[in-house]
Amino acid sequence: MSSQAVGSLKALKAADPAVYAAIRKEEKRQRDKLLLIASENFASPAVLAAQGCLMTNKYAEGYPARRYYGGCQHVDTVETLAIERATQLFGAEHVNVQPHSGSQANMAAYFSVLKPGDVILGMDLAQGGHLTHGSKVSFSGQLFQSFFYGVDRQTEQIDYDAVQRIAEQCRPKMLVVGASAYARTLDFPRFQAIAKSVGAYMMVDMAHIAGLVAAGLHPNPVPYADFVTTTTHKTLRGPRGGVVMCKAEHAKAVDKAVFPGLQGGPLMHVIAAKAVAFGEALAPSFKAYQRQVQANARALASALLARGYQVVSGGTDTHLMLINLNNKNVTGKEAEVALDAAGIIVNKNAVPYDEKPPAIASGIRVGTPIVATRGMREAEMAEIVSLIDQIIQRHRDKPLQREIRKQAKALCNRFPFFYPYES
Ligand code: DSN
Repeated sequence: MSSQAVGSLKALKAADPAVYAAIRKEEKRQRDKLLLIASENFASPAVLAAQGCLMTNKYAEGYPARRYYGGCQHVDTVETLAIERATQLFGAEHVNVQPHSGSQANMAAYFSVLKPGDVILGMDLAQGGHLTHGSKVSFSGQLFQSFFYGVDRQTEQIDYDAVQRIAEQCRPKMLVVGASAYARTLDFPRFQAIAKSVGAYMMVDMAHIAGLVAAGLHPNPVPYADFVTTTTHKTLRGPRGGVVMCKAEHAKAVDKAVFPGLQGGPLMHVIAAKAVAFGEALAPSFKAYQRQVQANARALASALLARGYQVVSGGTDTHLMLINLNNKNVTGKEAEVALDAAGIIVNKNAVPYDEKPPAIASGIRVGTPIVATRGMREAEMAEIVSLIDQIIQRHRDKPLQREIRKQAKALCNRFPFFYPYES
């Protein structure tokens, strides 16, 4: 075995040139392209160091001080730190930091109080919801009877009266709140009143907005919901993973659902990185960062509206927006491909009441977590909108795509990638 120090790619370069080369290409892609995927972010060097550390070698089934393996003193320390810091950030009565992903965090919340065949009511995937909120192609729609609410056709915002009516009709055991493509503030007290009126548990999946919640820039669902789940890698800017929080009365059931119900050994290196990320999110600089994420999103939306784009619901309160391209003679898929060729990375996305199939879609989703992490501000958002607009207007123009790619790279280079690997 090599005696090479860990923490850089040096150990990998000679051992596995193919994987090494792919990582270096990904480094270049992240450095040189304008990354506007709303669910992505750049984790800090400290988070990456923890995530790439030798705690990956340790089995630790169980929970701190209650493990099924010896030698867990130090992994207990990081898991306890992660739990304490997440508790400080969000104020939950109970926190479990072991879910490998957001999907598994959601599963744990469901399995702690639901039985197969129970009714759940969530936001429609086609209107901004998430696969795990009851979609038939996910476990959530296969194990449970799922019903959906959506947005009002005119306002393109959640129609809470309709949610109440649907809840009264389908009588869910769990009301699921949260979205992957919804740009407006969620009214948690209203959702809580709806859940209570039909005797349902309430779960909020705050994965997209967790960073804004941590910074106090979006209302916190924790006081209102029985369960709150999140991923740690979106606006929260940590490692890829999940967390499930709940009221004290559900603590035992949630812990049992995560382990041994759904998972075996926790990923202790990832939990170490979650602890680091929660520590970063408690620092005052994190609040300033989230303010910039939000200000950038507002600036992007305003600049798009000024150029005649249809921003779904007319704007954004968060880190993301949906752009309906129906008035621009281009599909979401065509826009995604043309923008990609121009060094601008977004994802195609269905818009509310979309008539196109999801693989084509009428819109794109745009988010600001990464560009804000790079240090870009409102002025740069105007530049980005100008680049996007040129491509959308002439989406088949290959020479234009090459030219914009250079401009996108130049803009990125003004805000350097902050953790290049040594060559
Ligand atoms: N796939 C994520 C997103 O892009 O929103 C949600 O899990």
